Amino acid sequence: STGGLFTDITSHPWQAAIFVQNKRLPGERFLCGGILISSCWVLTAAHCFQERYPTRYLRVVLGRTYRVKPGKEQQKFKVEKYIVHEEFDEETYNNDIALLQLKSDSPQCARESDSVRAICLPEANLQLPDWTECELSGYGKHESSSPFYSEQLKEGHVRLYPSSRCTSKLLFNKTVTKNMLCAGDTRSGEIYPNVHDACQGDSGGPLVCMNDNHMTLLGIISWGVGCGKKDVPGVYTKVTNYLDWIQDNMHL
Ligand code: 4AZ
Repeated sequence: STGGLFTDITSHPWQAAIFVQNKRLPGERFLCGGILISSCWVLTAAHCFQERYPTRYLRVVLGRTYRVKPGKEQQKFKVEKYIVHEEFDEETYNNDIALLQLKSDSPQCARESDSVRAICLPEANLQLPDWTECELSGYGKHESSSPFYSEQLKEGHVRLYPSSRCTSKLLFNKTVTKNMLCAGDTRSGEIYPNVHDACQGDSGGPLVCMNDNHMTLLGIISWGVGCGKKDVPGVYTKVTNYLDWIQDNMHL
């Protein structure tokens, strides 16, 4: 993320890191963030899988504060299958959502700990007030110009934009659909050099907001025009539009 704060996985225990094993070189490369929604299922962004990786090369790590450094409480999984939304649009990123099923010999995959916990999905009708403060997290770049991802998990504090201010007009004429929501840092002033925002590498990760005393998943980090630009929000997949899709695909 741009701006934001270095944080610990115990503050975002639903954060997942998705890696692809390298064909040639040993080891694995970081692909995207993800979101633990139940013991065996991780939600992420469809655009992470535009290269159609074979399932056997994918790895999901939970419980890690540092992007590549193994953590004491980490849990690492192979992937049973992944499901990309059948109407994902590579041009506009409409329907930017995918599910990964973790592989396990038992019905349980992730075991709950201080570092690993599923996030609550919202209720179908949930509509939080405009400008509600929410948080994003991820291992993404500190600046759009940086060649590197963050070595430590970061969190950013952003507010939900009214839909009237989540339009192509405010996003450099890019298509914005009803399946997207916008959130951004509204702090301003003379020079505010630390605008919180998602950035490259954060995609697939969570936007969570407090609702009825529970942290609830509202968005999946999807796209933006640059990172951390004042008055340019980040764009997120609107999770409430996909509750049936999530339920249907988790159970079949
Ligand atoms: C990306 O490239 C990306 N500022 C994600 C979010 C944002 C920008 C870029 C929002 O994955």
